[in-house]
Amino acid sequence: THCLLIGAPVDTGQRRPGCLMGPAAYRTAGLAPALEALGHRVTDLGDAACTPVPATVTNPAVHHLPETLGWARSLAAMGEAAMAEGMPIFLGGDHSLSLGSVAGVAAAAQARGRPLFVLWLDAHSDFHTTATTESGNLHGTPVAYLAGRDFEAFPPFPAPVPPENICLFGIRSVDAAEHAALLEHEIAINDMRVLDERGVVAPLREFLALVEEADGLLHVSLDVDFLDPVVAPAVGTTVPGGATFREAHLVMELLHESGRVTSLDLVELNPFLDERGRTAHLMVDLVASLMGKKVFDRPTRAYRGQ
Ligand code: DIR
Ligand code: MN
Ligand code: MN
Ligand code: MN
Repeated sequence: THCLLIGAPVDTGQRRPGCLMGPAAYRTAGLAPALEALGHRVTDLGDAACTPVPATVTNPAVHHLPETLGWARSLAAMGEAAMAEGMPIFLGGDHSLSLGSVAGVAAAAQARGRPLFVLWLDAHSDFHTTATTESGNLHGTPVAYLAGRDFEAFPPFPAPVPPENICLFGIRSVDAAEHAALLEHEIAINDMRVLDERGVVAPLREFLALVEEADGLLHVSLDVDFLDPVVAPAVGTTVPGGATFREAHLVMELLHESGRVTSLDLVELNPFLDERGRTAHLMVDLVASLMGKKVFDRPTRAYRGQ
């Protein structure tokens, strides 16, 4: 695979400074060499730039709207172009970067006439709109945008992703307005209750089977807080009870095995919040698993128990 690294030092979708150091932390933790060691070709496109776009929305809580729009515009353009060359990997940056990354990927999928699926690995559902967010933190909104909900000042989402093509995985913090809106959409909600009861394998395979059946493209958005804070403390919005080290690796291994992942976001890493790049290294390890690293290289069918 030709991996295109796109730095997205976005820090304006929430209020705790530090996510802007994410791209540098991934580079320092050796993301490119880890991918090259697996036989992939890597092109680092450097960091995206932001030209703020003047705009307003009705909800006064929303902050940094012009910056968020500027990032979304530049990341969508870079992402769409990168899709023509290979697999874009967005190095965040807070989760508001996905307002742009997924828009670019969706435009590319539409141009190819392929359906897009989105796997959202996160403690949060990120299903607020510009109108419902109470915190005003736009990192809590990208799923609603890509599902085609009203976003006022934002450009209409290119080819909104049908709710049945969206899978939330690992969620355990959902605000009241998000909860109500999610009940009106056919989005697969694999909250922690489901994962505790069924494990990660069955629900993920169900979703991957849909992607396979539709011959779809799959975008994966990996929020650091999907992971349990015990293994991944460097994120501003830790929520207890997240995915363990092994569950997260298993998810990545299954995604690799599916052969379906065509783009990836790495978001919410705040390297200022831990020591020696511990969380950054874990994220790089997870990307390696997603891209084919395994403990023992047995034939794929052995995993499937055939
Ligand atoms: C929270 C979102 N529901 C909010 N928090 C997130 O502020 O709207 N953290 N997305 O990662
Ligand atoms: Mn998120
Ligand atoms: Mn989150
Ligand atoms: Mn938050």
